Amino acid sequence: MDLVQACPDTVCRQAIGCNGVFPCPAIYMNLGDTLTVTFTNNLLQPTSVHWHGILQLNSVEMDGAGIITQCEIKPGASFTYTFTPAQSGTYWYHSHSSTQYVDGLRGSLVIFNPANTFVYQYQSLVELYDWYHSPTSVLLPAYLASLTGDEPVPESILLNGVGQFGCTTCPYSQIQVPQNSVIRLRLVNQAAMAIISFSIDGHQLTVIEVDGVEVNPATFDVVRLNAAQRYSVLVTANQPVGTYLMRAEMDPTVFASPPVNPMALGNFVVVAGNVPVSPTPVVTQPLLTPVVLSGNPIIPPTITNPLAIPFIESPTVLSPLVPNPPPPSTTTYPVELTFAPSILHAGANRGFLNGIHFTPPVTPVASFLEYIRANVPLPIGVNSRTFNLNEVVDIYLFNNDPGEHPFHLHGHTFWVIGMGNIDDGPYQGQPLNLVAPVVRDTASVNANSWLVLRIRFNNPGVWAFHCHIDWHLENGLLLVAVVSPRDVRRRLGTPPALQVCP
Ligand SMILES: [Cu+2]
Repeated sequence: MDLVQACPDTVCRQAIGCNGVFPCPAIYMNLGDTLTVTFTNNLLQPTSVHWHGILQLNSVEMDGAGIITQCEIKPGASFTYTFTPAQSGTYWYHSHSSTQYVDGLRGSLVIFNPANTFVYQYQSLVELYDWYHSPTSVLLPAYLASLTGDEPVPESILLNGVGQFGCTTCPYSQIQVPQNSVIRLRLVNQAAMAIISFSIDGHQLTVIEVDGVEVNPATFDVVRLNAAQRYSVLVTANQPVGTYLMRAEMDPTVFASPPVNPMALGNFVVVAGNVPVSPTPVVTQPLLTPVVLSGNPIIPPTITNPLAIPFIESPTVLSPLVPNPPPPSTTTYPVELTFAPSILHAGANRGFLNGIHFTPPVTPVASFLEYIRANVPLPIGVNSRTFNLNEVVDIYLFNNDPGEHPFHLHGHTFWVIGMGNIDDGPYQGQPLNLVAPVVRDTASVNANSWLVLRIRFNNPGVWAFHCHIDWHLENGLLLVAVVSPRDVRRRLGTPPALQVCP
């Protein structure tokens, strides 16, 4: 990874690229393949790369959570990740050091399953994220010094790496689709913070995958993704030949002031006859490569169709295609999220989970995984709880904050068995969905409300559970689940002393 010049929405800035290119590439592989990626850190800051949604069963050392599962990769150093996922679907990779992914260190990871469940003829990624014109080296310190806790406001939003900011003739990302074919779009929200709604004029979206888990098909006009969430949707190109707008719009209400350019547009082009496809080394439906066209006029957004079927993230809306009912739980783990001024930080706003602001050591001695291996208690300031192998735990997350937060657990999926509405307050015995709740790796807790996640801790390791708003992660909304330390030591061995970082 290196610093490169990037002008994705026609405004140029320095950003992080891979192999000299912005944005970093998508990775495509087949189920059963081994992925091996070497990152050489040509940046000025340490880094680490997390594989979001990859379970890393018995390979916690490949999870890529800097300081937690590995020492960060120092400037000039390299690290090779290698693992064989036993799962297919739509995932992504991103820096897990500071707010580096917001500057560009992110990309999609797609694992094809040649034994395909759904019928479609083509597929394409739709990568979505908020885009800042300033580097996070400027934005993050300002945010962490802020007394209000107002997060940085993005200038723009990108759709497949392309946005339109203040231009009169603008670049659009374009996907060409043969008329009457079915295309699978893999929507990936790689945002720092934004909640993004995606739609295609004149077409409906049938959700078939949630965070790598196939679900019973459900059709919507608009799909809403919180940061780090993914959905695959099937789209039938059943409209007349022509160009239809893809729209990706940020929810402006989550920011202290609305973004200047809250919508990215792209072209969904229905054509007669064949379309070019990418050669891929994978056994799967042909991959359509979005191309960038320049010189498109900005078309004013139309008024939202009041009859549109919006997608609502609720445990009762989508259910796993392969029945996967939750096992009974034995443990209740209440977690309360708060923001408050911190005396230790000159009155600046800080995030807390159960009253603890996650504070990694200023100079990490060793990764937390090494603490577990050496049987040394984790450093003070690390909010952690230890679980037995296969312990089934209900996290009752109470969001005592007027904002919505997407929570992600490393190394596991969870059953989303309950989700309160906005302003419901703490959980008060509402019925839970124990029949066919959706299974995923990132779920939203509504503003001033609650969320119940059921987890079977079946993966020995040290796993982050955190808000995926990257600003909030850096502001302390992280805790650590330690699963069966004995099994970690059994597999990785116990060193004679704590293995310190180089
Ligand atoms: Cu958050």
